[in-house]
Amino acid sequence: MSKKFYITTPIYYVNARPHIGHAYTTIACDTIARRQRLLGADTFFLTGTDEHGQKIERAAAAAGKTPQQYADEISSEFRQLWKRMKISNDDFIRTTEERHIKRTQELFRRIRDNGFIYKGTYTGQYCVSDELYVDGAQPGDPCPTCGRITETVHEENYFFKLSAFQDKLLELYANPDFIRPETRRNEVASFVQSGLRDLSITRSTFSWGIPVPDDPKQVIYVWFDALANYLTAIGYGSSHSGAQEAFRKYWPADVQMIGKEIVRFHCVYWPAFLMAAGLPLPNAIVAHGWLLFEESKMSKSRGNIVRTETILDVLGADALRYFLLREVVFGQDGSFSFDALVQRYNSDLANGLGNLASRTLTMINRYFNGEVPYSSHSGKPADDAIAQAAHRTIREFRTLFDQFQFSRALEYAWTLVAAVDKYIVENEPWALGEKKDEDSRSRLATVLYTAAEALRIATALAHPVMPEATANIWEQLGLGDIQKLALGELAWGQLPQGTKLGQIQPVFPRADKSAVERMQTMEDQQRVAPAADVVAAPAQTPAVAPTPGPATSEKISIDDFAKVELRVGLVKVAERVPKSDKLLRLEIDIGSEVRQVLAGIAEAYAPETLVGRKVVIVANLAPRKLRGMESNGMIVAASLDGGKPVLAGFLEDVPVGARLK
Ligand code: ME8
Repeated sequence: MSKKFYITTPIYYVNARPHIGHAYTTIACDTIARRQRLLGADTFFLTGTDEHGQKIERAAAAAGKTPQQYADEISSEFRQLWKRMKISNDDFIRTTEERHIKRTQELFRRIRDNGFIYKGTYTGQYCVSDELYVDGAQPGDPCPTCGRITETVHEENYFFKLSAFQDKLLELYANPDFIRPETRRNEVASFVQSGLRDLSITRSTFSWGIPVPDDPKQVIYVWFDALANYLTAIGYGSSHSGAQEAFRKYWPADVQMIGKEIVRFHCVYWPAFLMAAGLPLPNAIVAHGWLLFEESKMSKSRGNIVRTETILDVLGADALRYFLLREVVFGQDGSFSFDALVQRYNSDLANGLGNLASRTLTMINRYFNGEVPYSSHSGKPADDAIAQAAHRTIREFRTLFDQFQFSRALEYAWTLVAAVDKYIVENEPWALGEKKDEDSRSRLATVLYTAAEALRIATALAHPVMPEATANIWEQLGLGDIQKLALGELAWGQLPQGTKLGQIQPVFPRADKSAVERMQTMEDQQRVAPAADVVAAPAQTPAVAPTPGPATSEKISIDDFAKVELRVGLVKVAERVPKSDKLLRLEIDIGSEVRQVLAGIAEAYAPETLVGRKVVIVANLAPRKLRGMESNGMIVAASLDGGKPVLAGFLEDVPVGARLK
């Protein structure tokens, strides 16, 4: 019986379209899953979308859609994108699916029956963006994770007895393999050591969630619902025997990959829920770092995302997959830039593996009629050195990969590519090809065999990372379907003499300079214009929406105007920004949430005169950072000649959150 292997990504919130941060986690898991399949493991790779909760409910309302419509659209974008990226997931779970809803209720029931759920009253702060209870925070305090202002929640809820699991969790962390890397394990352990409070696991003030069994006025807390996906997708709680069997086969998960910001949910709440349900725990929770763009975490709320489609259109899926795993040291944060992407693509793929393939195969075509030649195994040190390097690479690649050190594993494999390139240059097969004597011919055969065999090994190792291009090289090598490769048995010398090469074609055409520009332009066109520039540059008239003079303004269509979401906001907090004459920090209630906005109006308005005032806010402006603080929207004002802004307001009373059209 083959070994089983169950691997999961987090399920992605459907409040945001997929970007390359999401792609990063998915690619890492896909690569592991593909490798496991080639090693013969019965592999199950799960991903999906997280579709309930207040955050999604609000995002849908802002888009004028029902939560289900909204979730349907974005979830489908994730699925389409994963297809284009050659993600080989075995299932895609959506938390709004009936199977998930029923089975999550079953998990809730089981934990309640086991005595770990009780009714109580929760009063405290909540961050909707992170769907996180912020212990110890006061009204008006920001969320420690995202910096947004928390909201006060006062509800009768069901609580989970998290405090009962403190010692058991600490015992669990003693196993160094459970949380990786170690820095994350230490963080989690010290969080748990400082004491655990019971966790509210239901909500009653909104309805977009899974109803609590026997108490449908409450919905299950979105994180309980989301974490349960790892069980429900493989059949937990089902009455069907097939599903039950799948669950018995695959659970516990072997690797659960997550981003570092959701470690607490996966390493504290998740094992505690499982222990409470009497279920086995996953073998490893592996946390990676963030993909940064323009120096901060790539995320929709910061407005600094890079869309995966842009890279797929210009360089293709393999390029992105390789770049992310090669460039980012797994576990640490890594910066993304188009320049680095194109540079890496050209150096490692176009000039590296691609060039090795095309020069080796072209010469075999030319000199040996497209058949892999016989190697005389001359035992020359140069030939042996390549065979030895290949042998070492197979071994090291495996070790590094199993430790999730993708970047080092690929670096290692590419030293083999570089060594073969050097070997080819030094042995000058093109010169040998010109000579007709037997020694030269035999030497040429050995050199080209050695190059082709090293190419085969590098291609096999890189296959889980770049499935398309390597499948292509494999066929060009005349080896057929790469999926049939038994990776565990990969060794030097397996390339059969006489193998007839396939059709030779370039796999990684060189990218020219315009590739960077093209990608940048595609992305710029997607972004909302940063109209808050006047605030970012306090030397100019600070503040607020600039009012262009009528003579210079271009006409726009009603559709253009409709893109700007203007809303009535109520100023809750106003204060000066330290060391700035012009900026005020405002907290503005826009009905669906409280926003922090930085406005350059300090010279015109004393902060205390603004609290309680209704203002007009551009609610869908991409957030920006000013003086290290996030400004999430812009208030609208007339800009007078003397430079003093005058805030827009209303003569009649208007409800907070109303949209201006
Ligand atoms: O947290 N860099 O969903 P999510 C690297 N629904 N990885 C990033 C990233 C970035 N800039 N941005 C996102 C959730 N990710 C919950 C999970 S699981 C039961 C519920 C990756 O859509 C990262 O792995 O906000 C993160 O954990 C994941 O996307 C999901 O983010």
